[in-house]
This record gives sequence, C-alpha cells and structure tokens, in this order.
Amino acid sequence: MAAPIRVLTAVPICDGHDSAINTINLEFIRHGIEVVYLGFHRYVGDIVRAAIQEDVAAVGISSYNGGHIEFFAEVVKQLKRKGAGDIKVFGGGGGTITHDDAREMKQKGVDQIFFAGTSLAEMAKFVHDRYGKPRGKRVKPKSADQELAHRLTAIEDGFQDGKRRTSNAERSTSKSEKRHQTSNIKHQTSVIGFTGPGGAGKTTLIDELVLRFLNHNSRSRIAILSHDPSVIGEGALLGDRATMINSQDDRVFMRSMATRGQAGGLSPATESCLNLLAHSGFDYVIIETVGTGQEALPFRNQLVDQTILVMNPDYGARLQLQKIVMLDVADIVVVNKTDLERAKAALSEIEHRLTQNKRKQQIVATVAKRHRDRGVDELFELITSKTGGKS
Ligand code: B12
Repeated sequence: MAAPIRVLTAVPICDGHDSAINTINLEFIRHGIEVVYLGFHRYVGDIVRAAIQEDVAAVGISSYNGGHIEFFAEVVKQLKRKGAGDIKVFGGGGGTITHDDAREMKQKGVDQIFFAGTSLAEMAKFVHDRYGKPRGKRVKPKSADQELAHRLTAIEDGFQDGKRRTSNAERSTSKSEKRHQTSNIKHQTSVIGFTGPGGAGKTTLIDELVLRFLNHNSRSRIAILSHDPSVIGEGALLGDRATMINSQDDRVFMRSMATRGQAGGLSPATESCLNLLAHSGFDYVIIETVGTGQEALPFRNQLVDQTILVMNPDYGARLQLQKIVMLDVADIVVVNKTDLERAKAALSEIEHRLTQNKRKQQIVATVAKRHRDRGVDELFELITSKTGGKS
C-alpha cells in the first residue's frame, strides 16, 4: 500500500475566511489524505517554508480577500526559487475568483482553481488523481532543510503496516542517515519530549518555549517533531502548525507526523526520524506526542533526554492521578491553564502525588496562552539548566 498523500492547506494574509478550508480539510482526511493545516492570515514565506519542511505533494490555498492572482503566483514563484517546483499549487475562493482570473493564475503556474458549486468529493478525487502518483526521482535539494525534509519522507514512507521495509530508496537513505550522523557527531543536541492529554495546551506551550530559545541565542536552531492521530480511512489532520506563531521562523524546522495506525502517541517511524533530527545540527529537538491516555508511556528506550508531562487542572477526582503512569516517570510536570478555578487544588494534589515517587521531579505552573508568562519562563530556565545552560 502506498503512503498517504500529504498536502498543506492555508488561508492567505489579511484573510480570516477559514470556514471553507476547515470543511475541505475534513473531507480530505476522510479520503485518506494527510493534511498539514497552517491556519489563516498566513504570509507567502510561511506557506513556502512549511511546504518545503513538510515535503508535501501540493499546497491548497483558500482565498477570499481579492488578492488571489498575486498571492498564488508568488507562492508558485517562491517554491520554484527554492528548488521546490515539484510542490504544486491549487485552491479556490468561491465567487471571488472569476474564470478570467483562474485562466491568468494557471498561466502563472497554478495547477487548478475550484469554483462555487464544486462538490467536496470532486476536490478529494482531484487530489488523489493529480498528487497520488508515487514520487519519481527526487530533485536535488537546494537547501539543508529541503534535504532533511526529503530524508524524513523517505524514512516515513519506508514503513508499511508499522514495520520498516527496505526498498532501494530507503537503503540509500539509511546509508546517508548514517553518513549524516557521523558528520554531525560532535554537535550536542538535546531532545525534549512533551506529552499529556489532548487539550492541555502542549502546542501553545512549545511555541512559547521556542520563542524563548530563539531570543536566548540568536544562532540556535530548533527542530520540532509533532504528532497527530491518523483517523479511520488513514487520513490525518496535522494541525499543530496552525497554533504555532513563534515557530514560523527560518531557525525552526518543524515536521508534522501522523501516527499511521500505531497506538501510544507516536508513529512507527518516529524513532528513526528523531534519530536523524538529533544528528542534524539542531540545538534542541522537541517532540510532541498526540494527546495521550492514562496508560501511555510514549518515550521508551531513552528516546528523549528530558520528559515533560503537560496536564490540565481539570483531570477529575484526585484518585485519577494514581492512574496516570506518566506521573511516575516525567522529569518535569507542567500544570498548564492555572488561570482556571481548579488550579490551586490541582497543583497541591499533583505535588502530593509526586512526593510518593521519591524522585527529584519538578512541578511548574503555567498559563501558556499568556504572553511573557512567568511560569513558562521558569520552565525554560529548568530545561536549559538541565542541559547545561546551552541554548
Ligand atoms: C462565510 C463568509 C464570511 C464569514 C467567514 C467565516 C469564516 N470563519 O470563514 C464572516 C461572516 C466572518 C465573513 C467576514 C467577512 N467577509 Co465574508 N463571506 C462569507 C461568504 C458568505 C461565504 C464564503 C464561504 O465560506 N463559502 C463556502 C465555501 C465552501 O464555498 P465557496 O466559497 O463557494 O468555495 C467553493 C470553491 O471555491 C472551493 N474552495 C474554496 N476554497 C478552497 C480551497 C481549496 C484548497 C480547494 C481545493 C477548494 C476551495 O470550495 C467550494 C466548493 O464548492 C462569502 C460570500 C460568498 N457567497 O462566497 C463572503 C465574502 C467572501 N466575504 C466578504 C467580505 C468583504 C468579508 C468582510 C471583509 C466583511 C466585513 N467588512 O467585515 C469580513 C472579513 C473577515 C476576515 N477576517 O477576513 C466578501 C469578499 C469580497 C472580495 N474579496 O472582493 C464576500 C465575497 C461577500 C461579498 N459578496 O461581498 N465572511
């Protein structure tokens, strides 16, 4: 079975019309497509950077602001300039894009424009027919990020039914993975794992930490490996980028992965992808699991250097804490959303639960959605102190 098609979708700058693309995203994932959603009000540069890092087959843009001719053409132009002309561009914008506009946009390199009245199934079929063919020989990468993105794709596609298979393409990637690892062996990379239940605010917290890493050292580079669940039908909505604001930066390499049938919070290809990222010259590699349950222990086999469990104060009765296995192994427990009413009680209950472990686990209270939150500052200091102040 071929690997799922990956596309990136977004809404342009000065445009908040996201209802169409939200509907289309859901239809795509129901048709087995993995959709990396970047969100609305996005610059051309952000779309192009994300498309290259995610190594998608195509970019789908939903535009209602009237600037579609220039915007779509600029995306095509910048992709080509960055050596990623193999990533195609398509989209729609209801009645705001006329047939004459669409003709001009096609002349400028846009693949297809969909008009009002087109059925969702028709658009999903187009994506399968046009972008579903196996990739041929890859173009020579023009940047380190593009090369890394191609390698991650080869690793991810090398897994089938949860097992690594060895095709020629993958064998050569394994060799180059090893070469890459030896050449970067001296670079000290710290790998930090974030896990916790869905809705605890992991992505927002990571984005706030990234801001602090970037400000702390003007030369540091960060990688993020972010996971979302695959749904029945094998598509996935990879939506963490839509929450990330500070991480839209050339010093951040982010890759979104679907779990592709594996339970427990990660994908069958995570370990290999993480291994590659950890040897690619980044100062920090941040890995975020899908929202996990009580029994989850996603970071086995010393996959990460530090484990951070992010919790929501609304976990229910105190007894629930005894069932959360990650509370036994996390290095740092973050109680996020401490502006909520129950936060004070939650902090004291979790603190008490951690004392039973008799390990030097730390607990931090944060409100990640708040700018310049003191708790996030404290967490940042804890993380960097544990990695020898490097950042
Ligand atoms: C819903 C809507 C809103 C909602 C948006 C809610 C949301 N979160 O999206 C609200 C009420 C908030 C809103 C606000 C505004 N809106 Co408004 N809005 C619309 C409306 C009625 C429908 C758009 C829509 O979602 N259609 C549903 C989709 C599924 O169908 P479709 O548009 O026909 O698209 C088809 C294809 O093009 C394709 N498609 C679309 N995108 C994509 C992407 C991909 C990848 C693919 C494959 C296909 C595809 O899918 C559909 C298939 O049938 C249109 C009018 C209209 N009838 O189009 C105005 C319209 C887009 N809005 C307009 C305006 C002016 C505004 C405001 C500026 C109004 C104001 N002064 O405040 C604000 C701006 C808000 C902002 N921040 O950007 C104008 C734009 C005019 C222009 N550009 O020249 C329009 C055209 C109304 C008008 N006639 O004046 N709006």
